[in-house]
Formats: sequence, structure tokens, C-alpha cells
Amino acid sequence: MKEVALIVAAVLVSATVVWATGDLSRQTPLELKVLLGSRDAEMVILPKTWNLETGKLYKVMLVNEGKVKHEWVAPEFTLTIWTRKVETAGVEVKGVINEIELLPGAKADWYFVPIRTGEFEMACEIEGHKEAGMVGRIIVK
Ligand SMILES: [Cu+2]
Repeated sequence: MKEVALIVAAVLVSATVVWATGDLSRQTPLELKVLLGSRDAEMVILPKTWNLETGKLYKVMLVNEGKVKHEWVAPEFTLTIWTRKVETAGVEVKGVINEIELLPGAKADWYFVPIRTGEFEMACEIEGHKEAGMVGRIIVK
């Protein structure tokens, strides 16, 4: 009976493991919801720190819950990732992404794989927003 339980447990575990061998673009993405502007505070990037790992596929769901436009940039970071696609409002964009601008209420799902380790700054590039607190760090291990 114990053996059966172990086999069942092993099957359950192996079914949920993400295998990254071979095609790194075809993994099940790890999801991270990020607010650029929230209902409670306009000048925020939440979470302020992203902890990522190389070789894993991420789906970063950017949402602007604020009342003004925001512009996410992280120039050094975007040079060290491979973007699979960005999906927004029925549109899919592929290629290198350096900047994502979100109008109030807008959402964009960004799929990418970090390639290199390091620590990178991210910020909102609209005048005065960075100084007001729209800044954060991306740590890739
Ligand atoms: Cu902003």
C-alpha cells in the first residue's frame, strides 16, 4: 500500500515539473503580476523587486490600475532576455522589446526567458514618475 502511494506521489510530482531541456521557449510560463500604478498609489511599480532565474519562461502580466499613462523601461535588462511575445488586446507582438507603455486600465502579457544573471534597474520613464517612486530592481540568478 505504501508503494502505491509513493508511485502515485511520484507521478503527480513528475506531471507538474517544468522540463526545460531542449526548447526553452515551450515551457509552462511562471506568472508574475505587476502593477504600474495601483488604485491606492499612482507612482508605484509593484512588486518593486522581481526575482527571476535564467532559462525559465516568464509571463509578466503588466497592468496599469492607475489614472495616468505609465512607461516601463529597463534598458540593461531587456538586452539580457529573449522575448517570445507580448500579448495585448488581441494583438501579439514578437521581437525585441525595450519599452512598454500602458494607458490607464491597459494590460499586456509579456513572455520572456532571462539569459544572463545580474541586477538591473527598472523605472517608469514619464517625466517625474521615477523621482516620485516608480523605480524597482530586477535580480536574475
Ligand atoms: Cu509612470
